[in-house]
Amino acid sequence: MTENNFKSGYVSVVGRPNVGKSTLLNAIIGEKISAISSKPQTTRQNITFIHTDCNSQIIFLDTPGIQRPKNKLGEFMLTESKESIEDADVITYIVDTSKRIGKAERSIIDILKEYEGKIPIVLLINKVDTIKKDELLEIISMYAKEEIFNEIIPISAIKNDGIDIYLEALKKYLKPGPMYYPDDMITDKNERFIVSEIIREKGLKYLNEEVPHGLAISIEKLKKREGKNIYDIEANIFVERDSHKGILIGKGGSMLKTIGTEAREDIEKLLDAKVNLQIWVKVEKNWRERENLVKRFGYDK
Ligand code: GDP
Ligand code: K
Ligand code: MG
Repeated sequence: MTENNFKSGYVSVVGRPNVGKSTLLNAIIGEKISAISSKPQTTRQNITFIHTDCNSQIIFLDTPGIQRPKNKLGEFMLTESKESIEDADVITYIVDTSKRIGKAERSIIDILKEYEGKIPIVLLINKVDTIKKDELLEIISMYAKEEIFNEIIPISAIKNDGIDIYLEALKKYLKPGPMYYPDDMITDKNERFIVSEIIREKGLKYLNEEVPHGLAISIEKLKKREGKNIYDIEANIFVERDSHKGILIGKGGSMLKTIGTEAREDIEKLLDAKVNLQIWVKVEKNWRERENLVKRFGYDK
């Protein structure tokens, strides 16, 4: 491989919450970096995923999702998404297999129209494992009518279907460029951040409605023991209300134990080491409305 046909660039991944952005990017990278759950707004800030192969380096930005902000955290999330689009070499817009274009999709398409002709836009129709072929054809033609997409590619992120085709399509639109990151680097986020995302993901998985969106994690300690392959990790989970604290801890501590056990198993895989994880639950009343706390929990430049 000669250097001058190596391609590289940034791909901004946008879409309304829950269409499978994080699942797709985790599938491409093969590690669990971005929190995945069935609850919307799991991803709160841009996360970089780096995919390097013999002839390209593609840097994906997983964005928090475009939607009208409801609070300070929401404002931060919208700004993050828009900045990610403006810097991109290619935009990837992910939708699911809904048969009509709803309000949320319409507002994203309107934003994307501003970039039409300036930045190539690849549309991914995800979750095709849930529909029949003729339904898929209808959905494809529905989006084709918008006339802003350079490519329309059906995929199933969960089944790893169509992802090769997607990567090859991206390479068509990337320009020759250097390797920005070492070829074994998969994210620009540090271990602390990934660990906090794993804990948050488990919280989201086991809690419902009200509580999850008010979850924030701070890692107080992450340290490898001298001469041993064991990490000691201490984390705080912050909730917005006293009542949420009770829910999170659960009867006799059962909920927190489940969350802690699953988080520990994932962190052990990530760090390839034994992990001693301690979690405390704390209350910060309505922290998502309080700018200093939103920043303190990491949602800041
Ligand atoms: P994000 O909010 O766009 O980042 O969405 P996530 O990646 O967190 O996924 C939201 C939900 O959709 C999770 O429950 C995923 O398991 C599910 N999901 C993602 N991709 C697929 C897919 O290809 N097929 C199916 N059936 N479900 C998927
Ligand atoms: K989600
Ligand atoms: Mg996500």
